[in-house]
Amino acid sequence: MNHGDIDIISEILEKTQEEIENMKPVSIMLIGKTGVGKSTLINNLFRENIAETGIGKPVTDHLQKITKEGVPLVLYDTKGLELDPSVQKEVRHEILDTIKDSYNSPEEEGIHLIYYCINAAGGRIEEMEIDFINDLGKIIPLVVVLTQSIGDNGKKLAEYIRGLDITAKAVIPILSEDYKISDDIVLPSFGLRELLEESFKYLPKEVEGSFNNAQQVDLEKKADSAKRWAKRYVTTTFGVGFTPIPFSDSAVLVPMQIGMLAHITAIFGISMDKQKIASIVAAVGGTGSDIIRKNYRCECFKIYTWSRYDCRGSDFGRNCIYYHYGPCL
Ligand SMILES: Nc1nc2c(ncn2[C@@H]2O[C@H](COP(=O)(O)OP(=O)(O)OP(=O)(O)O)[C@@H](O)[C@H]2O)c(=O)[nH]1
Ligand SMILES: [Mg+2]
Repeated sequence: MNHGDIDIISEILEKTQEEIENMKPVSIMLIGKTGVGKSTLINNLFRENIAETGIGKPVTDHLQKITKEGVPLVLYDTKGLELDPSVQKEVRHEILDTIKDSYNSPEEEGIHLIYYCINAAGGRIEEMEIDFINDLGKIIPLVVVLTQSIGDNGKKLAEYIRGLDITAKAVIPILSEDYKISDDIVLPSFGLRELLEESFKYLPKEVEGSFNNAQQVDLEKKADSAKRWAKRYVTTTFGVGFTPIPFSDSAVLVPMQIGMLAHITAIFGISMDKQKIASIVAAVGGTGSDIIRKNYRCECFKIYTWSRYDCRGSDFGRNCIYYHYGPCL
């Protein structure tokens, strides 16, 4: 790899970082007793195994804030709700105060959504939980997530809770991770997609992009946004009649293309490292698209390159690269 390639890689990384830093992070609070499956839920809903790899900072005795560089997401994780009533009361106060503070402090942007987690295996919801959900649901959109829904427990409890006079936006049974019953029998996970769709309904518009970046459940949704954006970009940059010409030999990345790749990467929320970008640059430089196929298989990501296109007289240079997100390769 030559020096030019290394410059391009650094520039793409830098620009992607900039794009992500400019995104307003989506803020989600997880409430639920210990062991209900809050961490399992967030590790499966969001990319980067965030419960393990994120940085947790204590906000109060029973609340911590988890963030990770490069992921436009702030998670508030609670503990202590399973303890005796006096501690539960304390936890409830801390949660309500944290929500209020999040609106009042200049660096915070408010909390956008609450996932109130109840273990479906217990088959019941306590009075305390109903009261608390009602208090919280008046201030912030709240979704009741019935975790570890194995068999009919989740469905039955969901029906029961939906029948209560409760200020939850939705009640969703889920199994965040496959559940192994025996060597031969594994219950496949379910419900994450529904949780995602419900969440999109209640999140403010300005954080939808961040939520889409952070989630890892619906790649098609990421692809759609990237595609829509790329289409607009290509149309406004190259004109309506732009027809890319199939790639044949080496191409050079120019600043606009770097910006485009950075933006698409930011929409997608692919964890970019130098190696991945190097693969793209290598492929763009003519070593073939197999490297891209290999690297992006799981992200359903396709890149086509076209070179020696005159770009309608723009100063775009002699080579054009056009990115296309489509079904899995
Ligand atoms: N197979 C499977 N196991 C789950 C699921 N949800 C939770 N578990 C298991 O339940 C245990 C507790 O889950 P956690 O996600 O750590 O629970 P938590 O709510 O984060 O607990 P605290 O951090 O103590 O508050 C773990 O051993 C998980 O493997 C699930 O959807 N599928
Ligand atoms: Mg946890």
